[in-house]
Amino acid sequence: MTRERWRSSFSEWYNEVIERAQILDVRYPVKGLYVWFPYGFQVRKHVLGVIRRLLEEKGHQETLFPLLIPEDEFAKEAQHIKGFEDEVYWVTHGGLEPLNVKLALRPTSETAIYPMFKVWIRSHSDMPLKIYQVVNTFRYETKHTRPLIRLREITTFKEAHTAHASWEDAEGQVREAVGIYKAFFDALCIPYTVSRRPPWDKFPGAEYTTAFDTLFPEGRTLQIGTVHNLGQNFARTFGITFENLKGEQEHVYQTCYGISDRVIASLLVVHGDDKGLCLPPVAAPIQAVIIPIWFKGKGDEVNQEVARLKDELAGLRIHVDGRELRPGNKFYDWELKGVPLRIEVGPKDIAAGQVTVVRRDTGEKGALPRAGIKEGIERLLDDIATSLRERAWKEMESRIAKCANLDEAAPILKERGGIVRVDWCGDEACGKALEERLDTDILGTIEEQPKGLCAGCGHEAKHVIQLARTF
Ligand code: P5A
Ligand code: ZN
Repeated sequence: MTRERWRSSFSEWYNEVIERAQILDVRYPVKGLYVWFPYGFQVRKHVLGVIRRLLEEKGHQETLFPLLIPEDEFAKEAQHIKGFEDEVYWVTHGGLEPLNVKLALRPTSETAIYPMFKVWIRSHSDMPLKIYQVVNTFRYETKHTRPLIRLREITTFKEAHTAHASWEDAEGQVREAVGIYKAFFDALCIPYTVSRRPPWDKFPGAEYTTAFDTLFPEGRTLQIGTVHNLGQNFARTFGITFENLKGEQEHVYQTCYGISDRVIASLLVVHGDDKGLCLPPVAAPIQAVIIPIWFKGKGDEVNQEVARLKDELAGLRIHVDGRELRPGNKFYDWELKGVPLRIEVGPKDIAAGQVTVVRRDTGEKGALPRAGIKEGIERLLDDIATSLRERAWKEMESRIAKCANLDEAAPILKERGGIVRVDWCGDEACGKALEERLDTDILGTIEEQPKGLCAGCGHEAKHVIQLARTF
C-alpha cells in the first residue's frame, strides 16, 4: 500500500476521498453545512452504535431536548455565554413577527438541559442522573470550515450530561467517561492522547477539561472528544439542588462530555491511504464484498456458490457485487470505499474448496478453506482491526517527542509536526508565550512528572505539557 498523497497533500486527499467514496456531498450552498450520502450515513450509524452501547452499558439513558434555547436561559451562566456568544445563531422571528424572547440554536445543550435537571432532581436518591443525546448543534465558526472537522452545523453531536451528590462522585464520573471514550476510540482503532486543557482554554463554565486528541498524517492534531468536570458552577446558576443525607439543600455536582463528526473524520483519515478509505470492520457498512469471477460456461456454478456463501456469512455485513463490470473496476471501487475484505469466488476456488481473500489494509492476498468459512472470515476481520489499531498507534507514537528545550522542539514542530512534550511551570503568561514562539497550541498537561526546568521561562516545572499545531 502507498501513502504518498495521503501524507503529503492532506486537504486534497481528504476532499477528494469524502466525495468519491460517497461519505459527504460538499455542494450544499451554505458554508460549513454538508450532506450525508447514504454510504457515509451508514458509517455514522455504526460509529454511533458503538458509543451508544458503551454509554448504555454504564447506565446512561438516551433522551432528546429541543434545538431552541430561550435567550434568558442561555445567558444565565456568565462564563458559558462569554465562551459562546460570538458562535451562536439566533432565531429572532416567527414568520414576520419579532419574537419576545430570542431563541438560540443550541451550540451545545447545557442551558437547554439544566433547567429541566432543576425540576427532575429532588433528593440524593435521584442521582446519579446520567443522560445523553445525539443531536445537531450549530456553531458560527469563523476559522476555516472543513467537512466533519470544523462544521457550522455539527450533525453528530453526542453529548452526555450527569448530576451527582458529591464532588467525589463527579470525579468518578469523569474517570468513567474517560474510560468510555478510550474504549470507543480503541474500538474504532483511532489512537489518542489524553491531556488536561490549560485553565484558560477549558470549556466555558467548567472546573477543568480533559481532552482527547489524535494526530493526522500531515502533522497536525485534532481534538476528538472532551470530558468536563462542571463542579457546582451550573448548579448554582440554574438552582439545581438536592436534599442531602443531613436533610440540607445542596447544589449538585455535574459533568458533561461530548464527541462529534470529528470522530468520523479521524476514522477516515487515520486509516486511509492513496487508494482511499480503509474502514475498521466495526464501522464498515460492508465488511466483506464478494466478487464473483465468472469464466465462460461457469457463470451459474459461480453464482450458486456465491449465494450459498452469502447465506453462510449471515450476521456479517456482506455485499455481492454482481455488476457487469470487469473485476478490476470493482476492486478499485471497493478499495476506494474502504471495504476491509474482498472475497473472490471463481471456478478454481470452487474446485479447490476455498475462497480467495484480499485484505484492504495490507493488500495481502490469500485463501481460506470453504469449510468453516464464517469463523475464518471473522478471524480475518479481527486481525484487520488489530493491525489497523497497532499501525495507527505506532504511527502516532513515532511522532511524539519529549524535548528538553525550545531549541529542540522548534525544528521538530516546524518540519514534521506531530506532538512535542516539554516541562512547564504552569504559568499562563509563560504558556501563551510558548504557544506564540513555537507557533503551536498547548493541548494540555499529561500525567507525567517533569524532570527538568520549564522550557519556557526556566523556572521550576510543575507539569509536562503537549504542544502541537492543531486543526
Ligand atoms: C461536552 C458535551 C461541549 O460542548 N457540552 C456537551 C460539552 N464540549 S466541546 O468541547 O465544546 O465540544 C465537544 C466536542 O465537539 C467537537 N467539536 C466540533 N466538531 C466539529 N465541528 C465543530 N465546529 C466542533 N466544535 C467542537 C470537538 O471534538 C469537541 O471535543
Ligand atoms: Zn514557565
